[in-house]
Parts: sequence; C-alpha cells; structure tokens
Amino acid sequence: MGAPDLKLWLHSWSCFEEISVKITDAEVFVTCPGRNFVTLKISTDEGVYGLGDATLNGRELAVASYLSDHLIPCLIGRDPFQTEDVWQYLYRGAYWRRGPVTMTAIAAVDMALWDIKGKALKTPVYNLLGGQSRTGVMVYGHANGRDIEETAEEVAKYQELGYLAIRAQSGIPGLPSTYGVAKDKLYYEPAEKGLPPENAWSTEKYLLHVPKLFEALRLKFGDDLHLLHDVHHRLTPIEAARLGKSLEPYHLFWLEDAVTAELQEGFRIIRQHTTTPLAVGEVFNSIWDAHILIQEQLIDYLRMTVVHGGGLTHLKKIAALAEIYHVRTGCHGATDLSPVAMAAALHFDISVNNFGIQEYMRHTKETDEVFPHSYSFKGGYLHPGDAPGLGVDYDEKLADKFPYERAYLPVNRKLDGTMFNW
Ligand code: EZ4
Ligand code: CO
Repeated sequence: MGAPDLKLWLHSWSCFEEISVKITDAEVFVTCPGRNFVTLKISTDEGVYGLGDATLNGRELAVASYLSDHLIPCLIGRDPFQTEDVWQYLYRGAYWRRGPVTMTAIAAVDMALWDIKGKALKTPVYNLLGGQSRTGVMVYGHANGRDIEETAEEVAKYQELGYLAIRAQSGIPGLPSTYGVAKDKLYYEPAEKGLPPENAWSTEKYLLHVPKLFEALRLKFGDDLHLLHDVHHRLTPIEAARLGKSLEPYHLFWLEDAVTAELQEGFRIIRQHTTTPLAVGEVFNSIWDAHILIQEQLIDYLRMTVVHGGGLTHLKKIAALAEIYHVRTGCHGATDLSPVAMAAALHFDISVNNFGIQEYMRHTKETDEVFPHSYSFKGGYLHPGDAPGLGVDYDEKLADKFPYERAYLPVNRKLDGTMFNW
C-alpha cells in the first residue's frame, strides 16, 4: 500500500470510529390500532433509535414480558452495530433455545439493531444486506369469499388494484365457517376480541370443493394471473398429495401449509405424488424447523419471515442455505405482522437472489397512522423506499389512544367435536 492510500485508509478508519454507538435504553410498547402490536424501541447515546416488531398473534404479552423482564437489561451499554454477536448472545445465552416467544423477542432486537445501523450509516437496510437484487418485490393479496362466485369477485378487485398474484380462499358448502373467509374483506384479521372462537372442519367437504374453486378461477381469469391457496395445516400428507394432484391443471403458484410441518419427513409423501409447488413455514422459528425440507428439496417456497424467524440475522443465513437447494423465499406478511416487520421483510426480499414472493395484507388506516412508513405499492410490487434504516416510525402519542385488547386466533374442531388444527 503506497503512502497516499494509507492516509485514505486511516482517514476512513477514523470516520468509522466516530460513529461508535452505545445502547442507552429500550422500551416495549403494546398498542391496538385495529389489532394488537408489540413494538420494541432501542435508543442510543447518539440519538439514533431503532424499531423492532415483537408481535406474536394471541400471545403478545408473553413476548412483551420476555423483552422487558429478560432481554432489555442485557442490552444496555452494548454496541448496536454488533448484530451477529448480540444475536448469538441472546440465542445461545438463553440456554433454552428456540420456540416462538424466544425467537420473536430475539427477532425484535435484531430488527431494531439493523434499523439503528442503517440510520447511523444513513442508508436503507437493504444496502447492508447486499443491495437491490430487483426493482420491486412482487406481492400477493388475499381474495376471500363465502362461495366461489364471491371469491371470484374479490379476485377481480385485487386484479384491478394491480396485483399480479392473488391467494384465493372460499367458504365450503356445509361448513358454517372457513379459514380465510372474513367479514371485513381488505383488512382480513383472523384474531377476535375475547376468548378463542371455534370453527368447524370437514376434510371430505374441503377436498371436494377446492378444485372447483380453481377450475372456476382459471376459466374466468385465464392463465397469466398467479393463483395461490392456503390449506392452513388441515390435511395429512396423502390428502395433501390428492389435493396437489387435483389442482395440477390450474397450475397454482403455490399450495401453502398443506400439512402441519412438525414432521418434516411427511413432505416426502406429498412430493412423490404431485408437481404442485409447495410452500410452508409461517410458524417456523429457526432453521431447525426447515433443514430437512430444504436439503431434501421437499418444498419450493419457505414462508419464514423476519419477526417469527429469528430476525434478519438468522433469516439471511436460512435464505443462503435455501438458495443452494432451489428453494425460494415467500415471507409471511399477514396483518398481525406490524409495518416494522413488513418493512424488514421488504429489505430482505429485495436483497436476496432466491426471492419468490411476499404476502401483503393491507393494514387498517389506524395501523398505518401509528406506523408511518416509506414502503409503497405500485403495479403489483412493493418497494421498501430509500429512507435510512428500515424506513418505519412509531407514533407513541397516537398509539397510546389504542390500548391492548385481549384477542385470540380461532380454534378448530371436526364435525364430531374432535379438536383439530386451525
Ligand atoms: O393465519 O397470520 O398466510 N397467512 C396466514 C395468516 C395466519 C395469521 C396467523 O396469525 O395463514 O392468515
Ligand atoms: Co398461511
């Protein structure tokens, strides 16, 4: 290295030194602007703060306590730039590893630290993750109807809004309630105030109905539109194989959560029988929920997302492993993921090569006002925007007007009363 280069190098080193930052405080906020959200705010001695989403639908206060009572005391005085070391400290340091509550809390800290890092360096988080691998993030919306006709009307509405990919769910004849069919269309929210509501289920009725839904949609909308469907963990592997086979003529973008995936090996049976692409993983919380699915190429899309999948630090490693095995990403993005998690997902989506698609359920006006954000929708794509950090803020004063309200996801029983998966 010549003398002028050395000078330049020393200069850049001293600039880096100047932005050394320390965590001084962290606070947890719980608010209900239409639904409950838990938000972590980490403050630093430089005045820069970072936000993390810590929302776990129906178990919100457990994560809030995990953060306030157990994690925040360990964060004070740490350097927020050390995202890898802090992640390892919280994951390994707990001794009790994994689980949705622990991993959501770790994810919230991780998100907030990446937000701080981006703000301190005055650049969007995607630039710290590899930059922009694409011009926008293709999203899918939710068309829900009480019957096939109503679902088709909803699909048409999303198409008019510019969506290129749409998830379609329909009520099942003979069942009083079905997953995905809501009262309030654009703001579908499965959690309900009070104690858990009960739904009823029949696999037989469901398997007869779904192929009819997609036959009707392909007839009406043609071949170009991407169509998706969520089984929501309600079949056995051989039943999922039958459904996948019967849907092949309608070439779905994906069939989601066909079975519960605690038994990763179960997907071998589905895979042997159908070419319908498979997606799974919105409830996964670490690589150990998905390593067999990925390495045996049993799925096509992994639905893990930043808030429930251990944060950006963990998810980018999982995406790198998935890339080798032809598995693409398909981050969960329902209304119970706050705009902070949505933004973090978009920075991740735009940066990885093996991005597949991003779920996008619109939040209520109140939620968007509590969380002003730089991401925006255009022509079927979301873009994270070019604000430094994650590009989301939190209006504490407005949030105070919406106190926590107890709410649960539904539970599900078979027609004879047997407890089943929701
Ligand atoms: O039921 O986010 O694909 N999306 C989904 C969601 C989930 C909720 C659970 O909190 O399955 O609607
Ligand atoms: Co789902």
